[in-house]
Formats: sequence, C-alpha cells, structure tokens
Amino acid sequence: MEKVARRHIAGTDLVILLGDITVQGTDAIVNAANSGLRGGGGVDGAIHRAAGPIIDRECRAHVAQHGKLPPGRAMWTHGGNLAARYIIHTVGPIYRSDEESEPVLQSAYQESLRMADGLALESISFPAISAGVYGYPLDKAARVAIEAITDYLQQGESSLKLVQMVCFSNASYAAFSDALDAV
Ligand code: AR6
Repeated sequence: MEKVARRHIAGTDLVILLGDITVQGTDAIVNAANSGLRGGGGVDGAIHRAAGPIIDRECRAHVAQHGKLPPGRAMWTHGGNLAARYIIHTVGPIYRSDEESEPVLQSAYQESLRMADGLALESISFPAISAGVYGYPLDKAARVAIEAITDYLQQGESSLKLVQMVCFSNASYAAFSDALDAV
C-alpha cells in the first residue's frame, strides 16, 4: 500500500509520506538542527552529508555573526548538492513536559513556514522535529506539528502550495496520519 495521506488547507496541500527527506524535490527541506548548527546525528547528519561542505560553512558563518540559534527559531542556507534550493534549519525543544516544550515545537514549525513564505517558496518538506534524539513522544510531536502547520496555513495568504511531512518509519507515518485525521 502506498503511504501517502493528504489534506487541502486554505490553498495548500498538506501531505504526509513515508520517505527520506534528503531526496525530496521541494523548494526547501527543513533540518532538525541543534543550536550550534554544527551538524550531528539523525536527520541533521543525513542532510549535512547529502548537501555537502558548503552548508557547514554557511552555518558557521551564521553562528559567528548572530550567535547560536535558539530553540523555536529558524535560519536558512542554500541546498548545496540537494535537489532542494534551500535548507531551513530550525531547532526543536529537548522534550521536558508538554507545558514547556509544546510552544517551542509549535514555533519551530511556524518560524520555518514564515521563513519559506519570506523566500516566496511554493513547497517545503519537514522531518518529525524533536521526535528522535530530542525525545518528544511521537504521538504528541505529530499532533503539535499538524496543528502548528494547519493553524499557520489557516491564518492567511501563504506562497506555499505544498507542505510535506516526510516520515522516516512506519511508526512515524502512522502517528502523523492519525494526527491529520484528528484535525
Ligand atoms: N529523512 C526523514 N526523516 C529522518 C531522516 C531522513 N533521512 N533521518 C532521520 N529522520 P532526529 P531531533 C527522522 O534525532 O529529535 C541531531 O543530532 C527520525 O527518525 O534527527 O530533533 C541534531 O544535531 C526522527 O523521526 O532530530 C540535534 O542535536 C526525526 O527525523 C538533535 O539530533 C527527528 O530525529 C535533534 O534531535
């Protein structure tokens, strides 16, 4: 069975799919980075490897100029060797409690969408931010993500025609498609 779920929200298609974010052909892909923008494991490591060394240079230059990227904020680099033209780097919360972590995760999604709109992009792919090393329970991370994206798109004009959630495992796909059903 093909793993794709979709919903049309205020002129934008929100699509959940099973796959690898590094090969997506959307205008931008989002990286679940750390505040030091130094690369790491998980999706961050995969994106840095696939995009090539120019990304590391742009990240280092950003930190030298602006300091560390706080959780919930976003910045962009070029896509290097990727099919995507841009990488939007955001930092999710290390999960502690719903009360403390949910607003930060919501902000990571919405700041990334705002940045994509600022760049007048038409398509973007997200990974499941914070749902790996940062320990956010998958079902909760999926609900916060889908609500944050839906709220953002319902707020008004966006240049985005396509927002993809790229799930790396069957469990992640199930959590995100359930969250989409619940909206
Ligand atoms: N495509 C799509 N999703 C992926 C891929 C991929 N190629 N690889 C992993 N995932 P994580 P976090 C999924 O740990 O929790 C890094 O070291 C993965 O299965 O990458 O935000 C950073 O430098 C999981 O569902 O990110 C930070 O220090 C999701 O991506 C820290 O980890 C996120 O898992 C960030 O932790």
